[in-house]
Amino acid sequence: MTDDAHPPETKLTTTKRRWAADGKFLTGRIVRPEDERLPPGQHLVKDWPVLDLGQQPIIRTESWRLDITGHVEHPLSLDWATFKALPQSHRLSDMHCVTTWSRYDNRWQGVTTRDLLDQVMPKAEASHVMLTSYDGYTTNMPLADFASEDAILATEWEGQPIGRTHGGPMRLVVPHLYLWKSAKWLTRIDFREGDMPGFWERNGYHMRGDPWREERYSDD
Ligand SMILES: Nc1nc2c(c(=O)[nH]1)N[C@H]1C(S)=C(S)[C@@H](COP(=O)(O)O)O[C@H]1N2
Ligand SMILES: [Mo]
Repeated sequence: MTDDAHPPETKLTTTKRRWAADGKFLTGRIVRPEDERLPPGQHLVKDWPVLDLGQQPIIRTESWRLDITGHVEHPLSLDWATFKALPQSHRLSDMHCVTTWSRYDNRWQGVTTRDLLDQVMPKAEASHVMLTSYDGYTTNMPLADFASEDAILATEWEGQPIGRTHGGPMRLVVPHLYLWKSAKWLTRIDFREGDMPGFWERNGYHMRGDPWREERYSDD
């Protein structure tokens, strides 16, 4: 997949673009109180909803690849065995979807982005990453967010391989940003100088997406 791949227009795409235009779900609160766990405008769910553009690619681990490109000392094209041989870590985190559901205490296993960064060594000019997935989805974020301690390239959830509908065999989880930044079926991480909007960011959503600041939509 390349940056040129355009996922198909769906009803969800149209609806969410309209929400962005209307500023839907904004409460106006921006400061995170010390004792609060639920970001403003969110509600708690116990199940785990599936949200995507409606194309859930079937990726066999035999043909899976993760390409690391752009401004790094050591570009990589990892196959499944090589990826699974990287140091394995666990993380426990909450998820916050911009459609207002949040889910607490998700147990992930996989490779932390920090361990991946140790392998590829971003160059000084790398300021952002662009993530590309097998369904053509893209999303962008500052390198500092990608490199956060909680961010993980996850292959297991609650001790089981992540199912296809939730982005298996591997998805990114960046829990301190809205969940649209957590690319499912991730296949490419491009280190860039400067920021570029991904799919939802081109459709009215925020370039950063911090749920505690309610960065749901772009300002203009
Ligand atoms: N590849 C890909 N990743 C994606 C999406 C997508 O459409 N394609 N949707 C994003 C959005 S908007 C959300 S809310 C979460 C949903 O993840 P889930 O289906 O596992 O809950 O995935 C994000 N990652
Ligand atoms: Mo979402």
